[in-house]
Amino acid sequence: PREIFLKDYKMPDYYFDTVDLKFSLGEEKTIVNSKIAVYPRIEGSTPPLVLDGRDLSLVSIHLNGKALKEEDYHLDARHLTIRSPPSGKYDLEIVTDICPQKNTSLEGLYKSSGNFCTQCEAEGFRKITFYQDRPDIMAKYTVRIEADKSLYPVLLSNGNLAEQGDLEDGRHYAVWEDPFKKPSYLFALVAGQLQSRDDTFITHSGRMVSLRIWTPADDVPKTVHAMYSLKAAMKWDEDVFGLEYDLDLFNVVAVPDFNMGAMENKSLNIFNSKLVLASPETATDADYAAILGVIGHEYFHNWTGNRVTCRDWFQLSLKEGLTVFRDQEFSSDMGSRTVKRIADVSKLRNYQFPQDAGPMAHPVRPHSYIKMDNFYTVCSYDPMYQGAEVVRMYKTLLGSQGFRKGMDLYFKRHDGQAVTCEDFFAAMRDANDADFANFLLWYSQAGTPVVKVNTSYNPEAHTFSLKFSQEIPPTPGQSVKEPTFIPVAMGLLDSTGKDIPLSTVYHNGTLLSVSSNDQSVCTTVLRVTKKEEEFVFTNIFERPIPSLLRGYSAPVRLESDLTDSDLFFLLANDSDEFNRWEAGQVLARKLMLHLVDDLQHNKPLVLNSNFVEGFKRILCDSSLDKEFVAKAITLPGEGEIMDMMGVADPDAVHAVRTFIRKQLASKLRSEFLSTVENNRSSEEYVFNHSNLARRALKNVALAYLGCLEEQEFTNLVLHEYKTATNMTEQFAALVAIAQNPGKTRDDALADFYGKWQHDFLVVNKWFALQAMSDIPGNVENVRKLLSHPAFDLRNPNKVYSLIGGFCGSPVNFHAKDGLGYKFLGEIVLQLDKLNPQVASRMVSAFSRWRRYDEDRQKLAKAQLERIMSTNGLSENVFEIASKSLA
Ligand code: HT7
Ligand code: ZN
Repeated sequence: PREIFLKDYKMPDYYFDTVDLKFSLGEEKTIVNSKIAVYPRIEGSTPPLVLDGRDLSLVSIHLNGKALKEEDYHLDARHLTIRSPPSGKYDLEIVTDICPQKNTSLEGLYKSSGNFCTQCEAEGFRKITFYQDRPDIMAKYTVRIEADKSLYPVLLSNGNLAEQGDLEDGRHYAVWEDPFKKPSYLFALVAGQLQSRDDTFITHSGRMVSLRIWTPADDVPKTVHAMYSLKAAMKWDEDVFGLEYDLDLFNVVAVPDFNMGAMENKSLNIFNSKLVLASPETATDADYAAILGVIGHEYFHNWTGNRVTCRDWFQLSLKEGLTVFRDQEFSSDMGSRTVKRIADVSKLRNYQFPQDAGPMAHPVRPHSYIKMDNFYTVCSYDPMYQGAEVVRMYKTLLGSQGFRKGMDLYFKRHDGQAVTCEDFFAAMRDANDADFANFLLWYSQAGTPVVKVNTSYNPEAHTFSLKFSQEIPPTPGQSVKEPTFIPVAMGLLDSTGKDIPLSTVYHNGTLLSVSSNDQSVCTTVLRVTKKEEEFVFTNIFERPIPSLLRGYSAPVRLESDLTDSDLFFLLANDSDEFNRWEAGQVLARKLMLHLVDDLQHNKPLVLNSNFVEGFKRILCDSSLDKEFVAKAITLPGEGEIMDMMGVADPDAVHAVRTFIRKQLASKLRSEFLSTVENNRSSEEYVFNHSNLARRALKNVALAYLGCLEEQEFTNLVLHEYKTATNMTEQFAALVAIAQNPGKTRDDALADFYGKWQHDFLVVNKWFALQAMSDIPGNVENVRKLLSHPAFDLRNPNKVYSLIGGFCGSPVNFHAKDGLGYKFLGEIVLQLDKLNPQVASRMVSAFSRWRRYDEDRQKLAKAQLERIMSTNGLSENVFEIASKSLA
């Protein structure tokens, strides 16, 4: 397979002005007729025109109406080359046959549950017709779709419906025109038996936009929340960024077979059903929140991605980083900002940081790739999380108004263009006349910076000093790194826990002013740009406790010299809620690592009573937001702890986490019990902050009690399970029951399946719950579930639930006997034949095999070698497996 490099980017030799596509959809084959108006970038130049194409059967080519002879073009497995095109503008008409029914890769045009649909990002359009399938080719599309009317009554594509009517033989047609230029990855087509929920949105300037959410008829009642989310997103983008929707129609279609979360095709967003369909009985609060965020995300792409798109795929973060940032801000504004930030930072730590420390580490803007799809991680709708953090840092440095000025300039300069990350940087800089020092390094250097902070107080001089040093660990292909620009938002607390107003700070001896217009400032942003540097605060009359990296102002690993008592103090007092949570997490991480060490040295495990006390204070503090409490009493995940160890030990980490949970449950049983009792509700399910916060807290408390395996609490969780009136509480109770092996668990799982077997989205939860279980030897249960009638290897959601879920259980996936690795090795090879994108996401679970002990390393490596030695491996799996072994 060929590696593609950013440094080799060349502007295209030809541009396309308009594209007329005609689809004749059929059961045996689909005929695609494409007519492209081509013109050269440089007038008079006539290099060969090279078009991309995969799995296409070429029927005919005409140039300016004249059939091309075989010697006029060259066709191979990946390209169609027109050897000597004429000078100037010309029309190229190409007819191809494709077979969507046989397309199990779910890219290009395929059938999902009887309906036709497309997925073109990143390089799926080349599976539909021959084209320059790259994002810097932007053209205006007209699309005519013809199909059997009874089988496919609804025919959709991008833009406005220009015409529709009946044809002979029970067929009909529709013509769609998209007035905006777009790259091929935003093309979409849907045809099938669908019904819509319809609504309207009046834009800020008074235009009426029709909104339609399409699903199979039975599911229409489950689209209320998606429609609410869409309207909220449209309003938010107007209010916060002044961005209005630009067409008169916005369609959303939900399909059950989809490789990722959703796709932002111009005016025809296609969604994985699980991110559209919700009812209180079948979807959890987490599902509702995900729908809100992803509906928002895809809608926000209309400006950040569609109107202004990427020059090439190396610039993916230009649209994804920015749009993820925008959806994070949207969800924050719709719910709790602190809790949203906690959730996003947890994801970053659990998915992005481990990746950045492994063989697949890549900068926000990668230098090379074999298969572009591999940059879209299993965390599906949030590729390029680090990219969102980079965008957030611009906002931290510029403030809300400065950031908005930068965004306005970005759109003013680049509307309708395909641009680069430098263009975004330049807009932010120029709009604010800002000095961003070495900030651009965030785009080109991989790895997570480690920032160390040493603090010292001088009681005579009344100064408090922070000495920073930074280091970015080596990553594949990048052994030496430059120091980067790290914005550190921070404040100082006095001994009563109040913020100290900050007036002056010296940076390496130079005076910086912190407060402006005599207004006191309690949080300031330090610009840390060098390998080592010092900041000294003056007029500090007692030893303060510093609250560093407030709101997690930069995606770094912070190591400070704060003591446990400082951290307990911050946990109890910090005005920055994020840092209160963070202080608790740092304490918990330290404690867990300490106990892991004890366990590995056969020492008895003892839980520090200060930890129990601090934990109890948070649990019982009724002044705190309940959702925040739920987060604060949740221990860091096993992956996060393993990530901090020299040699990851899944068994020890699991044993320690279980030990702490049981100890906390046992010592605080009455507090947990009253938490459950006080947070029950008889009201109808409503997805609003106070209700979901109450449910979140109750469910965490219930899980703690459930782990005690005492009859009283087994009865309690069973009671909660039976009396729950919504999926959030029902499923949480099932999770609490399923922690412990035995008849109660088996009966509850069977009962749940019996209740919900008709609902494929709920059944996926049931698969995932069992797959993720820590029960010893669970690989055998997962193997059995592979042949369960509800399982299907061709459906990505089912694979992510069962196989992805299994890989998320460290004890079972990394079982010492190697059965977990063997299982995954077999599945990856089967999957690769059906769907390489999904297979490569699954094979990624092996990528950090070097983090484990020698025996595990041998076993995992053997599976990777077995995969690599298989004939006909896809480029997707090849890239991940070979980089993992390198
Ligand atoms: N921009 C979308 C990415 C996407 C995708 C990428 C590769 C293969 C399949 C895919 N489906 C969607 C999704 C987004 O940004 O939300
Ligand atoms: Zn996106």
